[in-house]
Amino acid sequence: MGAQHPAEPASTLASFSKWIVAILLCFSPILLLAQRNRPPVRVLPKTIIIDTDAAGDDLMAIAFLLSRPDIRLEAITIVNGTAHVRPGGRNVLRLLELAGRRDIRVFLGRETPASGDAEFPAEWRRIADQLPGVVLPDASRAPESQPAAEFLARRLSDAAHPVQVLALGPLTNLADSFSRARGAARTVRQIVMMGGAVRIPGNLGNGGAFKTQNTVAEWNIFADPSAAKAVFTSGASIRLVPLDATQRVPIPMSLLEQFVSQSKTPLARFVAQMLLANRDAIRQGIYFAWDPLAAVALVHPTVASFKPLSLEISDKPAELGRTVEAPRRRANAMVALDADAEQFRTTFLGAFGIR
Ligand code: AGV
Ligand code: CA
Repeated sequence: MGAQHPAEPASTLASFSKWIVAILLCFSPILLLAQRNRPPVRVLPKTIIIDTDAAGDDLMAIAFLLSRPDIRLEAITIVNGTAHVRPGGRNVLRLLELAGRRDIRVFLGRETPASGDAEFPAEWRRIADQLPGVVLPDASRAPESQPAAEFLARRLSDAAHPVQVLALGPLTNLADSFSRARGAARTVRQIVMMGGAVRIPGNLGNGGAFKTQNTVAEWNIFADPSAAKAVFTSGASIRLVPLDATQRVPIPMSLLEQFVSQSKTPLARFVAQMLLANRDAIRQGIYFAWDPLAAVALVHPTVASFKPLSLEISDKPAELGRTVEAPRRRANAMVALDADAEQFRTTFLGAFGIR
């Protein structure tokens, strides 16, 4: 008797666990199938701040990130660039209104670069300020009164709540924030930025809107080269999406057509309007996914092939703002030299529920 008793619970346990195993085995193919059809579940969304100069493609990049459930967009700061700061801020607030996101604060940057007086072409600025052909609701609120650089300095220094920054215009606000708060460059989790031209020509002369001999600089860096220099020497973790990558992703007419015919959300319909407003350039194959590619690369870095490089910002007058490789120095950025147009397309469309 004494020998049998202790054996009893063990054998009950053994048969019980056999049942559990059998049940699990029955369900596992179903569970696996169910999981295959679901997007991977991210426990914590990525917290990001966007610094933007509010050109049309900046707004499309923002619309994309607003449509991604795995992104927590905490704030948007406006930098002087393609749009002027106030109209740019107003348009971003209108886009947030459309998205029903009155919780995302908008901060305005200064109206001049850290150095120099380079300005984006007046016609591009007028288009970005006024958004012809695009209908957005009025904004029901104003931007924050705190200046962008002050907000960034404080927020990026908060080591307990690290944040990623998506920089889509000149680097004036980021440079200002780093000079205000020395630690910010080291505490910011990562800066994903669109800018520069590394192994290909620049884009200052594109469209003939700007006359210059400088064939090597890209607009975002050229518009404030000393700010760019400050950011590239700051020690911050940088993921750069230069023209080398964006030139691989011209927006095709077929993408415009898909947005026009398949949009089901207000943000998708906004992108459709924005693409329609640029249809001539799209038809000519000269409208690239500049900032949208950087936004997709923030979510899925595999959309581009990143390589560690050491980059310096040239201050030579003939090549002001050029991103120059300094091969013997330690790498200061992960740089995208190529991109996958097909992956861009499916990820960008997919966020808006279009396939
Ligand atoms: O140089 C690329 C940057 C990106 O941040 N911008 C456009 C994107 O917002 C400047 C730019 C290049 N070509 C342009 C630009 C064009 N045709 N119109 C407006 N901006
Ligand atoms: Ca931009």
